[in-house]
Amino acid sequence: MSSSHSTIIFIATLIVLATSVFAKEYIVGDESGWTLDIDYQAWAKDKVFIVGDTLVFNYISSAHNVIKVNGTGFQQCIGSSSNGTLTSGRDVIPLQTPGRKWYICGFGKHCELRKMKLVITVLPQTMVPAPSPVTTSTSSKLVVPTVCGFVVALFGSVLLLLV
Ligand SMILES: *[C@@H]1O[C@H](CO)[C@@H](O)[C@H](O)[C@H]1NC(C)=O
Ligand SMILES: *[C@@H]1O[C@H](CO)[C@@H](O)[C@H](O)[C@H]1NC(C)=O
Ligand SMILES: [Cu+2]
Repeated sequence: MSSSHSTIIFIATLIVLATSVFAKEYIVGDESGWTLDIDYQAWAKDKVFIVGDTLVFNYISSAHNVIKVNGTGFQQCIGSSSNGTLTSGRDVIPLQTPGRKWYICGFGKHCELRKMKLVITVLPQTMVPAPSPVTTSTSSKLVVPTVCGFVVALFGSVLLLLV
């Protein structure tokens, strides 16, 4: 094996460790949670969301909720009534499909005036045939996330080139 080959594997492995060995759980707003006047676009900006990750919305259920909307609903702060509204105060949302996802708060004018809106882009989990549990640890299973991480690395490089 040439040294450049092992360097590539090494770098890919590092990226895997940084991104996708395990599905990640993102607490929206981190310790602030889902509340008024947090810049959720700034929160999301440096994060990479991949299919299999989860979003957690922590909030006071009497003061806020979480409505999954489409792009139009996001722009106009309009959520469809009740159906699709999460109200538990700790809503865990698995990101099951790639693409853009939009979430708003349906209380008062929290979306329009208090920044309670979040849009993220979920990347596909390329080359992984089926989601595997977090507890995989044998060497054969590690190959899959390595390949996946390498694809993520390539994808990232392409994005950098496009900027
Ligand atoms: C967005 O959602 C609203 C209501 O939830 C619906 O009426 C509208 O057709 C949707 N728009 C698109 C482009 O899917
Ligand atoms: C949401 O709507 C679907 C059909 O459109 C219905 O089957 C389901 O019961 C509704 N869920 C809630 C919580 O209202
Ligand atoms: Cu709110």
